[in-house]
Amino acid sequence: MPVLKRYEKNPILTKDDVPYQVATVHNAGVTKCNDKYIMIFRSHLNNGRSILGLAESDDGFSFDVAKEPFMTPACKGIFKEYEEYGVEDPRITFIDGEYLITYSAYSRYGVRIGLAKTKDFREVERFSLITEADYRNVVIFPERFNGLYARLDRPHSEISPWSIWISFSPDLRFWGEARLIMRPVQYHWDEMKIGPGAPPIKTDKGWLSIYHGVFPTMDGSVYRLGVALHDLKDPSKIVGVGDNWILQPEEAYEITGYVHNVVFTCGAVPETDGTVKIYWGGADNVMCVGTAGINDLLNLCLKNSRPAL
Ligand code: BMA
Repeated sequence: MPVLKRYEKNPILTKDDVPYQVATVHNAGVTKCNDKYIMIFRSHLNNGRSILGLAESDDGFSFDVAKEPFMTPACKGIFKEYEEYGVEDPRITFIDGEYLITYSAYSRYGVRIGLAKTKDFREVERFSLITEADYRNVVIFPERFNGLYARLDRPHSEISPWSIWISFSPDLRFWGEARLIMRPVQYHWDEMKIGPGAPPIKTDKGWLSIYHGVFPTMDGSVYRLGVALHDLKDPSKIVGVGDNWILQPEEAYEITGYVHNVVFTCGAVPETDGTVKIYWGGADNVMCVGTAGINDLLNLCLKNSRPAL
């Protein structure tokens, strides 16, 4: 029995559900707001650059897309300079009464991470560009640690395989105390690179993090999802990393699309019944959802663990 069960009506969102012209719908952050599920998804436009759209749902499976895009590249100021090539891969964290949205900002200067804030998903305010170039996959924890915000991220480096780092901030603008906390394992499904996926979920055993790992093959890279558990009080300590992936491309809509053999998550929603809805982009082309028992994911991290470093 797989720990993560695909929803039988996947894919749940495609470009045909979007009332404006897009080429793809994928890599969405998802959260709950006023009893609704809110999905902020990424779409390629027909010029190959990406924007963010918004969809809403009552049950987390069936989504309606808003008439207008949620975020398109900024038209003024510093954000205009760094979003020229598009905005991608949003993650959403609810903390201190507001939703933080981290996203990749692409421009001629590379890729860096923008942080925007909203209280209601109607108005959104760009707050700060929180990394320099060559960073992607920033997820912010939904609680502070000793008064500091914490984030996981994934800088690119020529020397070390691309790994997961942690850093802290007093104000969400200035980040520091950075440390590498988790690396790919050689000749393992995640050997080429890893990156944070969904913002971590609080459980009684620790912070559950769903991450992506990439393996190189003769036919290109395969993107899969796995799980790691971070200490509740000190998230820079990793308690365990599941040795096995929890999801790999298997369905037609994951194997072929815009980029083949990709499952990529930016969001997961824990439910009160002990399950979690995990959302992923299939082949960078459509949005999918599946359900897992949180205890089953914790057991993978605790009982069949591979080294974090
Ligand atoms: C990564 C990012 C993701 C994408 C993935 C698979 O490098 O660009 O947005 O889903 O590759 O193509």
